[in-house]
Parts: sequence; structure tokens; C-alpha cells
Amino acid sequence: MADLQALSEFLQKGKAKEVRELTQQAIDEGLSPKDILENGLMAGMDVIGTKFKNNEVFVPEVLIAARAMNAGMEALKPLLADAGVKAKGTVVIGTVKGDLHDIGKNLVSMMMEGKGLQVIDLGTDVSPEKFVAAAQEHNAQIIACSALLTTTMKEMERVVKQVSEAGIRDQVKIMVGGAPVTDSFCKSIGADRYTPDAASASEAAVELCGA
Ligand code: B1M
Repeated sequence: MADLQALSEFLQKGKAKEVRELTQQAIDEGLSPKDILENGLMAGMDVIGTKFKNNEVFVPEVLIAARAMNAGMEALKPLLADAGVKAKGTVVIGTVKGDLHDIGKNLVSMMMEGKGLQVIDLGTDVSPEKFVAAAQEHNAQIIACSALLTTTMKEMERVVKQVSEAGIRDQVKIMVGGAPVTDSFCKSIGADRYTPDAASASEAAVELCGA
């Protein structure tokens, strides 16, 4: 009998092969994709997210846990679509224009996926126009901007302006983060939510999607 607790624990340890095998076993035994996702894979990612926030694990552990999560998701994704399991919401994420730092942004992206959100990752050096076009194309509830440079964080204000100019400000929440970004900066540019780390960003995103 597939053990979802064991699946969660393998994921926390970053054991991709075991996660893939146990996910497949659970599928073969007829467990629902939703159950496997929520009580196995997402449960494991939640533990990692909390430990990361509390400085009990660090970037490498999160990256290997995320890789293990992806291994399980490969088997599960087609079934989730068939079972009509919908993502809790859609987030368009990227590092702002002029900025090539993507390690933190990738962590945020992985944690959001681990929370059951659909994440459209636009990569780095993303212009305000590209954020807005992607949000419109994917009907996203959230645009999430990361910046690591004091010289590029001002691009976030341009994203807020571009969203307003496109007439979708009431449909899209704007999240900001990255080492130089603060809550007062977030408020000063009219963005909706600042979070200091990947785990709280993923929690805030679920909340903002109303899930
Ligand atoms: Co750059 N770099 N870098 N760099 N780099 C910093 C950021 C810097 C602080 C180093 C320093 O001088 N001490 C400094 C910025 C100074 C400033 O503006 N205040 C700096 C500089 C100056 C530069 C260049 C200009 C250097 C040069 O060429 N002269 C250049 C800029 C290039 C560009 O972007 N146009 C540059 C280049 C690079 C590399 C390419 C070499 C490399 C990036 C590789 C990559 O990302 N693929 C690099 C790196 C690695 C760093 C440091 C060492 C590490 C950054 C990192 O990945 N941290 C960094 C110094 C440092 O931080 N010690 C530095 C780990 C990561 C997990 O943390 O990204 O903060 P972080 O993400 C956190 C939170 O911030 C938060 O969650 C994550 C974890 O939970 N978070 C969000 C991030 N995004 C979020 C979004 C959210 C919410 C939370 O909501 C949407």
C-alpha cells in the first residue's frame, strides 16, 4: 500500500528516484491524484518551506526537494488534468528588467508550485510590458516581481504603472520581493504585497488567489 507520509519524507530528503517510484505506486494502486498531490508531494514541500523560513534548511536542500517534487509531478500532471484538479491560481513571475539574478526567484517559483499554483516563469530581465502581456495571456491573478539590485528595484514601479495602463489593475495583484526590497518600498510604489522569503511568498500568493 502506497504510503503518502513516506512520499512526503522522501521529498523532504530530495530523493527524486524514490519520490517518482512512490508516486507511480500510489497512482497504480488507484489513489486519487488530488490525494497524492496534497497529502504526499505538497505536504512535503510545506515542511521544507517552513524549515527554510526558520533557517533549519538552506538553498541547496530546497533545490533538491524541488527537484524531487518535479519528479513526482511528471507522473502526476497528466492525471491531474484528466481528474479536473485545477490549480489554485496562476502567477506570472520574473526578475525585473536589467536584473539577471534568478536563484531567489526560482525558489519562490518552486515554492509556489509546491502550493498548487500554476506558475508562468518569464525568467530574468523581464520588461513591464512582458509581465503584463503574460498576465493577460494566462489570466493570471498575480504578477510576482523579484529584484536583487537597488538599481533595478525601481522597475517594479514601472510594472505597477504598466498594469494600471493596461486596465487590469483591479484583476491582478502585484507581489514584490528580493534582498533590497522592503515593505515600505512596496507600499510607496503601490504594489500589493511584499514578502521577505520564498515560503512566505508562496503562502501570500495562495491567500491573494483566494484559495
Ligand atoms: Co550579484 N549582486 N551582481 N550576481 N549577487 C548581489 C545581489 C550583491 C548584493 C553583491 C554585493 O555587492 N554584495 C550586489 C547588489 C548590490 C546592490 O544593488 N545593493 C550585486 C551586484 C552589484 C551584481 C552586479 C552588478 C556585479 C557586477 O557585474 N558588477 C551584477 C549584476 C548583473 C545583473 O543582474 N544585471 C551581478 C551579477 C551576479 C551573478 C550573475 C554573478 C550572480 C547571479 C547568478 C544567478 O542568479 N543566476 C550573482 C550573485 C549570485 C549574487 C549574490 C552573491 C547572491 C544572490 C543570491 O542568489 N542569493 C548577491 C550577494 C548576496 O546576496 N550575498 C549578489 C541567494 C538567494 C536565495 O537569495 O535572491 O535574496 P535572494 O532571494 C531570497 C529573498 O530575497 C526572497 O526569497 C529568496 C529566498 O527565500 N525573494 C523574494 C527573492 N525574490 C523574491 C520575490 C518575492 C518574494 C521574495 O515575491 C515576488
